Amino acid sequence: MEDGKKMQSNNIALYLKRKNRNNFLKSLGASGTILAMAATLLSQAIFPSIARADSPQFNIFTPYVHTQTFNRDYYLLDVKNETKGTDWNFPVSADQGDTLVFYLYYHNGIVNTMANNTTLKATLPSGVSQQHIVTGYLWADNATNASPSNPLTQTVQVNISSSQSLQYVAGSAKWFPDQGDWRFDAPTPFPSGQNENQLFSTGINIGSIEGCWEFSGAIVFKAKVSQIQYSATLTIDKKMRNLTNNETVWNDSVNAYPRQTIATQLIITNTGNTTANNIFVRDILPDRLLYNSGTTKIDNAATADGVTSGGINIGSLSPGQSKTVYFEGTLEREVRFVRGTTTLTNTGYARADQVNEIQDSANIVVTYTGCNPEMNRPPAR
Ligand SMILES: [Ca+2]
Repeated sequence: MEDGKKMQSNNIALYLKRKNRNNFLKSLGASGTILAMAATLLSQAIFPSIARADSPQFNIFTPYVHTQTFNRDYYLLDVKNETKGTDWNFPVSADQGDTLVFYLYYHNGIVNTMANNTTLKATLPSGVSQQHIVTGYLWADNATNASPSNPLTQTVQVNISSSQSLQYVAGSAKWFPDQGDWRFDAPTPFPSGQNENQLFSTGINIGSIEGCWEFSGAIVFKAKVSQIQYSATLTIDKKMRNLTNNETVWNDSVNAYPRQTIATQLIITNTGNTTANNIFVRDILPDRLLYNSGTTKIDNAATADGVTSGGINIGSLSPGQSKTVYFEGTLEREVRFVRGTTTLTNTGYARADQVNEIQDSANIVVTYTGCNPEMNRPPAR
């Protein structure tokens, strides 16, 4: 298009922006049919120049910088050691326990273009090492220098003083579009409810990004330098069965009559990833359930009394290992129960070195219907 026509076309476009298109066409004095034809011609005259506009390109103002510089893009991915208070730079040095902040930056540098399905992604290495490489990715459907099949990438090296892992800090990935300052501004939620963890898998699609500095932004996320944490975790499962009724199945609730004998089982399991030492088990019997001396066993081996009178130390449990504590008790005589049913709740506890005490319960539902033929006798003597 030669300059004169281009200018004329631009003038029409400007006019159409300011005025209603129909009013403009009416001012030409044309009939309805001609109006439609004129509108078509105008569309063809105006829109091809838009269709021929340049395609978006990301982060083209090089050389890249670590600190804010006029007319220069940041590195696509940059890092700082937040714990040590360093400036943005890489490689970054860190010690165990340090928190690193990563800045994944984008800027569509072509004015009057729209980058569609702009997506940011990062990979955090797994495993334990003194050196980790973190990579940032950026692409859009129509960006000529950052396509889905050939994204922009930037690697950042993390040097650690000992072998450690890099753990993503849950909840730390935040989006700061439109020149938002991650230190002061409220983040913008990821579009369409995308989950933060997508940053490390499919990437986060931040939608259509216009070309110009004012639309540049970043996703900021944090990683902690930490060893795999070792801890013991206990579970306890307490169940009962009525021995007098010859029950064989353990339950959380058993039915019983006065003077019947009830067996209790406590299964303690270490579900953690290191050994639990000095596992201490105790059981608080409810009023009217009396411990039977000499009945306590650990994994079917008889052991000293004490589980219901302060507790017993059952030793250690390796990861995944269980131990079973067994003991028996007998319910009080009829006269100690009201007529009807009485629920006795019985709770067992377990703890270990560096493991807080946990508990589980089981119930005995005691039924006493009143004077019955079985009681037609004096007390034992
Ligand atoms: Ca239970």
